[in-house]
Amino acid sequence: MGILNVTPDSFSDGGEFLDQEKAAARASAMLDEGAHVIDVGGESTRPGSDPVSPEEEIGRVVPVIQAILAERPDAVISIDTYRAQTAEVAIEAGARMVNDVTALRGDGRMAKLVAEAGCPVVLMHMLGEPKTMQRDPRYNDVVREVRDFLRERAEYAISAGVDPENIVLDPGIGFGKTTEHNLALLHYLDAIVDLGFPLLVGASRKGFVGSITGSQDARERVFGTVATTVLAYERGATLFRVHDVRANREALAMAEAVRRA
Ligand code: HH2
Repeated sequence: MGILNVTPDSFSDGGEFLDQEKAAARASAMLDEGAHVIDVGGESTRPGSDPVSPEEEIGRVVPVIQAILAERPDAVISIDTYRAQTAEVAIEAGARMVNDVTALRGDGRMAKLVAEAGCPVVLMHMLGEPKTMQRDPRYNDVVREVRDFLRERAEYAISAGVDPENIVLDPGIGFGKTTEHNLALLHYLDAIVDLGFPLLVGASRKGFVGSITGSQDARERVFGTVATTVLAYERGATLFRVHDVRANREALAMAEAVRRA
């Protein structure tokens, strides 16, 4: 899954793809590099970020979805939003998947919308909200708590009519978590894979990678990111939300070949 942030303030590519043509060209390049899905987001959820209005979010993402599909009609587009209104117009514009970082808690209408749309939905774990989530996050047992949360959200989604086959879970790397929490989640990822749903991991260029590798600049965190992708693949993850598609696809091709040998 290639990341396309149509925002002025995303932590590693903010402001780069606000222009529709640039955004569509970036999506096309990621598809050429082997991305299966393009995740389009119109609101940054980086630590400390403020929400934008639904109108602003829709005004950013819908023209970009249309521009991508005009160029690449077969592209699978995921809409990164927790708002049902945004998801609805994005789906009308051709998005085929919803990525909800609040796991259907952010908007009471989202569960019904994805159930009726019959599309895949990513349910992600987050402790707190983006504005404050990195202020001293605490867990007794991070892996157990994230796993229990995701199990509960999957049950909620199913009770709201979402087809279990359409549920994807995500531990929410960096969302209310210290470096140690992120490392523990990656180390014990199989505990979450055991819930029986496809698992998405979004570790790309995040702060904890920099804290291990020493790369201050987010764009310099590609090698560390690739390591997380391979480790997560080994533990059973199947979707990787990344900025650097080619590097991650090549690493996955090697990991897959070794697994098959
Ligand atoms: N991470 C970010 C945004 N959306 N969605 C899922 N499912 N999983 C993630 O880990 C995830 C996500 C944050 O990264 P990014 O989009 O690069 O930055 P920003 O939130 O600043 O736009």
